[in-house]
Amino acid sequence: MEQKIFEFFEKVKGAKSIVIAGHKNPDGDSMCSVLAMAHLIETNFGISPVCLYDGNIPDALDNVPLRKRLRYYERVELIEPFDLAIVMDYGNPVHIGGPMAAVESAKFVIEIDHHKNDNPIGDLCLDDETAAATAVIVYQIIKAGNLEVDLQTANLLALAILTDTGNFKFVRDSRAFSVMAALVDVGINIRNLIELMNNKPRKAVQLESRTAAEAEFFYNGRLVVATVYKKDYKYLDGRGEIALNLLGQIKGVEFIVLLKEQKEEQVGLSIRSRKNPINHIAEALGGGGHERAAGAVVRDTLENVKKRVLELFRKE
Ligand SMILES: [Mn+2]
Repeated sequence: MEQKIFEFFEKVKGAKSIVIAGHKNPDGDSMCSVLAMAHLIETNFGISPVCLYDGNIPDALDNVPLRKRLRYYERVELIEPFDLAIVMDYGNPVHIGGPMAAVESAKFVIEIDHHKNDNPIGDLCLDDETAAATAVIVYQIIKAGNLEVDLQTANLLALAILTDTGNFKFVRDSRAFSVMAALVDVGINIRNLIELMNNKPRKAVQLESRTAAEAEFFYNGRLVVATVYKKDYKYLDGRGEIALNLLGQIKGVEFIVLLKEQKEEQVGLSIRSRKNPINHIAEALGGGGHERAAGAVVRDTLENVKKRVLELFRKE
């Protein structure tokens, strides 16, 4: 990794134009890692990277520092190819969405990711599946390069870690804690950062509560399936973590599936497990993710997708 980080700095120093992108419909880690990286490059190397996103940014992340730096890819006119593209927290090239054109045309691509990825697109890959968040790898880069962590960077990295670990519930090794401890020393306030994200529209919270209330239980209550219907989909703010969290608190529930009817024949799925890996199920549906938190988008009717889900969980 050290050698790769050295190469990373060489590439950043040599670039005159840089584009940074995370995954489509950014979550806290994707968005905050991208913004922290842009801020670090700007303050340390004097280049102002362009940060592109696709999809929707949840209202819950509206108050994230430097939020305004993120630009919707269609509103940015790309004249010349970028010298360097940095893709972060993306998992699979299809998840990058619109900014992919800028990434593909860039002269060099660096990826920084903690997802399982069988199809890396980086010419240089700073990947680490054991990192609890992409932000943990960013912090490693900062330390290796002896860069200063200002409060802005610290807040962004902390937000990324808090969101991706569900406030430390999903931490897999101690690094997330040691990074967080260092960020606390810089001056972050965890309570305030969590408050900053309590910014969801009322309708979104009410929809998620209703969705949880109407969920169905299968296989002796081990599997719970909740559904957001097409008429309500526009009110969802983010992936539906409130519903997923509520249902995951029920005694005996092992697997939680949230079906989101995005269009007539397109269903997004978020799958969570309290114990056993479920990423193979997401992969069977054409998606992917982490061992116990994964997802997919299936082009089929809600009814058919639900049938497939029940079939896939029959053996679990
Ligand atoms: Mn992540």
